[in-house]
Amino acid sequence: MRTLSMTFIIAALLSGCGNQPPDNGGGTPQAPEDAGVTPQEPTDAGVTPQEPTDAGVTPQEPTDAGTPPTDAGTQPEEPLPSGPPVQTGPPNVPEFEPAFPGQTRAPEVKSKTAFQVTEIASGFRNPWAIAFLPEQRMLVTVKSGALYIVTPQGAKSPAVTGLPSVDARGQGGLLDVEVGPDYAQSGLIYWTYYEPRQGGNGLAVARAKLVDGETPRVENVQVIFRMMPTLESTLHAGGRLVFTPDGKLFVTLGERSILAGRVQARDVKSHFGKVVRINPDGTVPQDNPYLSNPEAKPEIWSVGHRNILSAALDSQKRLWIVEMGPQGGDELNRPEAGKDYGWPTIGYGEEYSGAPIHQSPQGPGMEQPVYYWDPVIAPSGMTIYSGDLFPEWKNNVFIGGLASQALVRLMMRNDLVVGEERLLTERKERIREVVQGPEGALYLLTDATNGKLLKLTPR
Ligand SMILES: [Ca+2]
Repeated sequence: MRTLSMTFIIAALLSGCGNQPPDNGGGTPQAPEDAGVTPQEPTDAGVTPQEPTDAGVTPQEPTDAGTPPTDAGTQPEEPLPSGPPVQTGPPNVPEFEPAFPGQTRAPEVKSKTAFQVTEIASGFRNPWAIAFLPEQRMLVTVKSGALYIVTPQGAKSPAVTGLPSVDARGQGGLLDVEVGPDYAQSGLIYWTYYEPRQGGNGLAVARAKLVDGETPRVENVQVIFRMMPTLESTLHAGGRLVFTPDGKLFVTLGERSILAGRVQARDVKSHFGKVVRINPDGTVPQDNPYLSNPEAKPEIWSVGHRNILSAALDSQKRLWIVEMGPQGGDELNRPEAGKDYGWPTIGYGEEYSGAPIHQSPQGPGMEQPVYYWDPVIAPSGMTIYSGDLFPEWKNNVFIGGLASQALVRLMMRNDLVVGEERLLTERKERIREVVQGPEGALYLLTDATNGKLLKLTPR
């Protein structure tokens, strides 16, 4: 273990991760997050950072030195990747240095397994999420508010009727969908959407019984969670759903981007910029971390996030997320109960204008990201591979890349990133969603007005 960690640190140091000297090529041109769909963010220069809500908490290292390797798919004797990172151009924020070796710009790795990409279906207008029904059929959402059932061969149902209307402006609309853990008995499906409200909008989670058939519909729609407060913003409401094996439901939220929302990201009286955890009927689990604070929203699991568009469980059933950061500040985090991930007080990025946001990327009482990207990938969608079709990819993290137009693969060891790959870059498509199918293939959605459902299988 210790030898491994040491080897890792030495390898990381040799590879010169972080703060590379600028070179004249290789840098990906910067695109605004979500270019093409999303209005550019306001540049809130001069944001006053919120006071820490739980000062006195000891910052925790994201390294798990001293615990056994958790990455069962990687043989401990396998040498760690070394060499230059994917990004060799200058970072946006060269003055911020990583908190530990390997926190950014891990060595580039290349998959040895040959794979093919099959286009299962197309013609989805900005599709957002996939969830698997029995018999490998899929639910597919599109941002404007439609939900389809798609067969493994790519045949699409008519749009499912009975869903509530959505506010589809900006980043809003119908977002994630999940099949309930008791679907076989209850027929329940769950989804997130920007809910139009008096005085603005907000993310909501609904569930309903799916009535399958030639003209599918949902019945008995129940809104089980409403992000509060209501605010007029078309941006940063998060929206990923993750069920855990103990029957709880994580919902990832954003801070609405505008200043009035951003300053609430570390405030436990607000849902903005939080991971929340609820029961499938919307009630609050009695072991949630903020229940002893009468001022806090009881659904909160973790605070200090910007806009969480990627979330998945690992083989130990722990939640991992990727946050859409500002320019130069996308973050991989593993949110733990009651912890503060620092936005907007700390971070590695800057405003799109180039104006500073943070005095420092590190601070007391706030967690460091496991990994960050500068320049950004613009993440959306995430899966941690557990299938058998790609043994090489076991326990690797896959993230959709919007502005980066890639499927991002992270090789992990001891909860740290030791290698990074950009797949599918030749396709030049924005990747909105990545999920693992029941047979171990990866399924993707491209973000476009003619969005595609793609499948990756070994060749
Ligand atoms: Ca953070």
